[in-house]
Formats: sequence, C-alpha cells, structure tokens
Amino acid sequence: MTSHDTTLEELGLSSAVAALIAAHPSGFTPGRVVRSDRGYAFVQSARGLHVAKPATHLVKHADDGGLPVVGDWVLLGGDESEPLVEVVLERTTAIARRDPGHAARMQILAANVDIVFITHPLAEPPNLSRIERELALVWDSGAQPVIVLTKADLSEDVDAAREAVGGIAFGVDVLTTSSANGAGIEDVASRLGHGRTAALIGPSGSGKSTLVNALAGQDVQETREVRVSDGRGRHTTVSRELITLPDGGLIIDTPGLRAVGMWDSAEGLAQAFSDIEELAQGCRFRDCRHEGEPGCAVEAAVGSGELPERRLTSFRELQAEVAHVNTQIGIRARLEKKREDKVLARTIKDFYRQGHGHK
Ligand SMILES: Nc1nc2c(ncn2[C@@H]2O[C@H](COP(=O)(O)OP(=O)(O)OP(=O)(O)O)[C@@H](O)[C@H]2O)c(=O)[nH]1
Ligand SMILES: [Mg+2]
Ligand SMILES: [Zn+2]
Repeated sequence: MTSHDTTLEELGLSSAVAALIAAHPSGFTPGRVVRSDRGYAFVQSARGLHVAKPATHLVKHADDGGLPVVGDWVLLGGDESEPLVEVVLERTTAIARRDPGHAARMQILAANVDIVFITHPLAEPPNLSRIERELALVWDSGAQPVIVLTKADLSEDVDAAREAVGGIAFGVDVLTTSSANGAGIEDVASRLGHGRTAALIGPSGSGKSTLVNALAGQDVQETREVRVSDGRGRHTTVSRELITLPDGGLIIDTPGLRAVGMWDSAEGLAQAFSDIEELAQGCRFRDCRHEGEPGCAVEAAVGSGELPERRLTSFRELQAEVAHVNTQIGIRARLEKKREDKVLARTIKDFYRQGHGHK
C-alpha cells in the first residue's frame, strides 16, 4: 500500500464511520488499521502510515477485544514519533473466536468486514464440521459468509463437493476457484466492490494469499512455495493484513487458522443451523434438547434421514462449546469482581485508618 495519496474513502470509509469520527474531538487523526502485528497497529491515515501502540486504557480491556485489530477505524493521538491509538471506533462487525492460548478470552480476527470468504481446498474432501464452525463464527460477526472451495483443479468431483457443502450452508453462496486455470476468480471478484471490505479465513495452505494475488492482479502477498518436503504445516502468512485492490475493494488476508474455538456465538450458531432451529419448532417441548425427549421433531428428522446424524452431533458439540465458554466467562467475571471488591475494601480501610472517618 502506498503511504501518501490514500484517502479515507479508499480505505472503505462509510458515512456511518464518518459520523463516528465527527462525534469525537477533532484533534485526533482518523485512520484504519491495515495490519496488526506483535502489539503494534499499522494505521493508514490520509497523512500516511503510522506504527502505533495502543493507549493504556485500551490495553486494560484487551481481554474483551479492546485492542485495535486489522480493519478497525481508530483515532490516533500522541505525537508524530510515538503515535498512540486513543480510540477504537465502534465496530460494525467483528469476527471473534476463542483465544487459543486463553480459554476464557476472545480474540478478534478482523473488524468492520462486510463479507467473509471461508476458504477450503478441494484437494481433499471438504471438512463439513469445520465449515459449520466457521459459518457460525462468521454469522455471529454480522458479516455475510461466502464459501470458496479452492484448488478445484485438484478435485476428482467438484460437483459432489459443492453439493455436500451446499447441504450445510443455508443462505450462503458456494463458489469454486482454481488459481491454476483462473476459474471462478471473477465470481469472487464480483462480490467485492468499491469501499467494501472482505476477509479470508480458512486453514493454512488453502490458497487465501494466492486468491488475494489473483484478485490484485499481482503478487502482493507471499504464498507457500510448492515443495514436496514442506509437510510441516508452516504458515506462510503470519500477520493479518488489509490490502487495497485495484478496483477499489478491500480484502483482509489472514494466517491459516489451526483451531476455530467458539466464543459466545449462540446467535451465529442458531443461524448456521437454521434447519435444526426450524425443525425444533415442531418439538413437543419448547426447551427440547433433542436428547430422547418424547415428541422430538429433530430426532424424528434424523430417524427419517431428513437430517444427517453428523449434523446434529456437530450442532450439539458446538452448543456445548458455547455453553462451556459462557461458564468460563462467568467465572472470570466473578473473579474480577472479587478482585475489585478486595481493592475497594482495602481502599476504604486505608481511608479510615488515615483518620478520615472520625470527624
Ligand atoms: N493446484 C492449485 N494450487 C493452489 C491453488 N491455490 C493455491 N494453491 C497452492 O497452494 C499453496 C498454498 O497457497 P497459499 O495461498 O500460500 O495458502 P494460504 O491459505 O495463504 O496459507 P497460509 O498463509 O499459510 O494460511 C501454494 O503452493 C499455492 O500455489 C489452486 O487453485 N490450485
Ligand atoms: Mg497466506
Ligand atoms: Zn427436540
């Protein structure tokens, strides 16, 4: 990305974001995070590229997604040599997963994304359970998911794969691409448009960066070299990056995800499994858990072959995961409350000890 002649409009500024910016004091420099890496936010503003640290009041809320991430609109303060991200503007969408390193924390992968391409390579049969997980994550973010089955040139039966994926992705388009012969790239490009922001997620090696390069018409992102000995699952892309495409669209390339842990994504889950939610309307009990209750329409659908057992199992697993995360969020909140209460008690004690209470 060139650092001089970028306008905020070219970075995807909408009137809603412009209004958010206008609601803050004018002394700040507005910009968009084009890359987040090792605690630094690379912020593009109308004045250039700034490598900024988040202000301490943001660091305090790191566990709740308070830190700037790629795609965020931010306001910069501090001075020219040491810019600080002072404000992270309200996000329109945020793709959140459970932090793989901390069970009770979330990690935001990207913010203010309109559309998410969920990529899966067709070199192997599609991993339906993983796609279901990613769909729940994306629906929950507020962005529109689109599934992109890559490496179609390596598939024995593209139609079968498409059909299998279509059967678990309601209200979601399923596209196939091949960077080897250019097939389907236009379909992906047509979803992008001036000022629209897309993001790519999916396993490492699924061809996300290759797709970005195809859309950009040049090699802007490094891709994995084809090497037979390269079987270590190395990640080629290491940071999340927002790239401006020649036609005015924006796309966020991300490093491949090993684990896609669910965060507090009950709504996204309901949307990703709308077929089961719909069947559940027919259960005798409103709070039916579809676990052997009489008059369960969901289990009846499994029995009749209408609903694959695999899908119900997948739904249950994800539901259990979300419930577990919520328990952990609750425990963390209680611990934090306890700690705060202790500090407050000590503060009050000190206050009286200093003789203030005797007047
Ligand atoms: N045959 C074929 N190979 C492809 C296609 N797309 C990507 N590849 C190859 O797959 C390998 C991985 O592609 P990348 O684009 O680096 O994958 P990535 O998803 O960005 O991987 P990470 O950055 O590690 O997450 C490279 O060797 C690409 O050349 C395709 O459509 N067909
Ligand atoms: Mg990559
Ligand atoms: Zn039921």
